[in-house]
Amino acid sequence: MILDKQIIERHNNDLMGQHNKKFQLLAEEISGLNEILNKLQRFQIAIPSWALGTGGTRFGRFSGRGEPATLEQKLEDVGLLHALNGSSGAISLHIPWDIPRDVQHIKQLATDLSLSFDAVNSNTFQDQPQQKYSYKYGSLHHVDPRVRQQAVEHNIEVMQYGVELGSKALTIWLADGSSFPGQLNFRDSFLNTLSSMEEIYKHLPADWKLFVEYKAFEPFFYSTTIGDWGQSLLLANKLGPKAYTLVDLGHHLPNANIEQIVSLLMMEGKLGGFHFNDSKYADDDLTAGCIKPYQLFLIFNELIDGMDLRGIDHATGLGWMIDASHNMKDPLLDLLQSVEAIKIAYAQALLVDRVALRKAQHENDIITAQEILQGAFRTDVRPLLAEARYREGAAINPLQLFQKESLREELVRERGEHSVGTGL
Ligand SMILES: [Mn+2]
Repeated sequence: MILDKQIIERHNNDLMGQHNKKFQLLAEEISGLNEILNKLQRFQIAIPSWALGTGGTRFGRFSGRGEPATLEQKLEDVGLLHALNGSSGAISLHIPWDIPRDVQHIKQLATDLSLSFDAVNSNTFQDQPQQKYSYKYGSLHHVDPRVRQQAVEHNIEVMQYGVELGSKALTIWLADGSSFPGQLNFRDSFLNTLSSMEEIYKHLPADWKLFVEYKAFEPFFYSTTIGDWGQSLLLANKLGPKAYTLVDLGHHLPNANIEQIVSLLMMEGKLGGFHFNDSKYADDDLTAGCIKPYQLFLIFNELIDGMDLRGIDHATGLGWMIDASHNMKDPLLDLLQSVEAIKIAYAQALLVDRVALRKAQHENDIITAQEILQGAFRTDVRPLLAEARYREGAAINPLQLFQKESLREELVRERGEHSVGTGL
């Protein structure tokens, strides 16, 4: 479904009076308003193809309606999101779920929808029907070199698809680990993973990045071979300058200080990208900012601090992506909420007076430091986001438009009631 531009124009005309009132009130209080709006307009968050269908749990899957069943339909869904919010101009593909059959056609469709291709993701956490060796006991860390080789070749193949589409990064998340003490030798597992990744790294195109994602636990419950940022950073440092750590918010043990992790990874020049989601317990894959919006703000506060210190462009310097796939809400509405939450945190962090914060820190003035951070966090920046969207030709209130125009019903009419997205 391609959204008619006139629908957005009509929606914006209806809301303009109310929006202007709120925006003007806020605009008066903000210094450097246009610079902030410009940053908000440029900031894009990639949508993963697997978030467009209703996710399952290990107990079952309750599919939604009118989900995208083909790669073309997945692109159309992201195109729809981007038309609505002006902030979702990239899609991240998972191979083999999203193998493009006709690359030129897919590239043309992406261009028509103003989308680019974000990092490509390999999958060695499931066995595919035609594959020779099983990943039951892991992939890149496996004790059997033939399994490792098969997983290495899969990653090389994923990069080849990425090159054809114009991606610039490969994300490796390994499910490799163990569920029982004694099951594997930690050192051997790490060294096997390193040598497998070195093989992959050799094939990485010159202008590509390799993102090494970590996860504390699950699917294995005793050890994960890349379990935390230390293990990821160790690998990234050993691999070379094109390898980076990728932080997925849901991949930490409870109460981890993720903002501190982000700060130190940036200090080392080794933070490559981000997977946004939110959680109460672990990898819950909930909507970004739905449980811990203050943490999301504190993370962005460190990101901006680190990026500005190193002169990194906010929009293009790191890989920004949502990684969530849950099973309750309409995925498109959920993604609109996620993007909104991420950009709210980003906008609030842009409001932080960094000079004053540094001064407070140097003077051990804890009261002022807290006031500065919470003052920014408690600012309702939603009118800024709406204005940035409007200036991009997108909708002032994407969520409202989606619901009012019954866009899901339209997708159901197009695709059928029982169309199910591929993925988890
Ligand atoms: Mn992830």
